[in-house]
Amino acid sequence: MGHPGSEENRASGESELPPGQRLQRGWPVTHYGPVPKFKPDRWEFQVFGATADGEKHSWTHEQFSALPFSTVVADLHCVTKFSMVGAEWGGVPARTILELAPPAAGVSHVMVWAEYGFSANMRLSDFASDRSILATHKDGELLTAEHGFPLRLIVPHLYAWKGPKWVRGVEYMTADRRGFWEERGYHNIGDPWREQRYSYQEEPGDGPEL
Ligand SMILES: Nc1nc2c(c(=O)[nH]1)N[C@H]1C(S)=C(S)[C@@H](COP(=O)(O)O)O[C@H]1N2
Ligand SMILES: [Mo]
Repeated sequence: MGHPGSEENRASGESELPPGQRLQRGWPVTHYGPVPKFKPDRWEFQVFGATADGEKHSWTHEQFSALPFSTVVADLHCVTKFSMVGAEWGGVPARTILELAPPAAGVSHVMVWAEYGFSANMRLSDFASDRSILATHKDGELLTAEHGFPLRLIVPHLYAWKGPKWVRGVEYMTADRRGFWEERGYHNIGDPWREQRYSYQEEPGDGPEL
């Protein structure tokens, strides 16, 4: 169980935001760099690195779209302090990917890769949360290009930068390594309920040396 105000409590109906966050009306677009153009025939979702069978696994867009669909209702907390609440994300649970392309025994972290080399690292246990979802839809509609179409990751219990838009793959890692924002001053773990915003707040063991 989490502490008061955690995801579990929110899921049970309590409308509390993580410390320092404020409610945002509407849904702003926040990212670094341009919005990539989706090219369906070139798009692939790849799982690579330390897979259990040592092979790279990949899905075409058509194959990925045929994977089992489910939904998760979750909020989005941007480290710049706005939160967007109550979205219903639809897509493929991260756990489904872990089942279809299992990690090797020593895997402790994953790097989630997006277009243009954007990346976010997290513990395998964060990615494996039963609420983590590779989303294609929000509130029953396909994501728009600026919100990550055709695929984005949502990890409800971490700040939203840990959820890359335009995701293209997952790398299984046997040691932690910093992703794009984690190398540029943001906290390696990024738990909004503990207000882990910046890397200077990290304690020994929270992440690799900067
Ligand atoms: N590829 C990519 N994904 C990204 C980002 C980015 O810069 N590039 N920014 C993240 C941040 S900081 C936030 S708050 C959310 C914002 O999602 P939204 O634009 O759909 O609100 O996307 C995340 N995903
Ligand atoms: Mo953000």
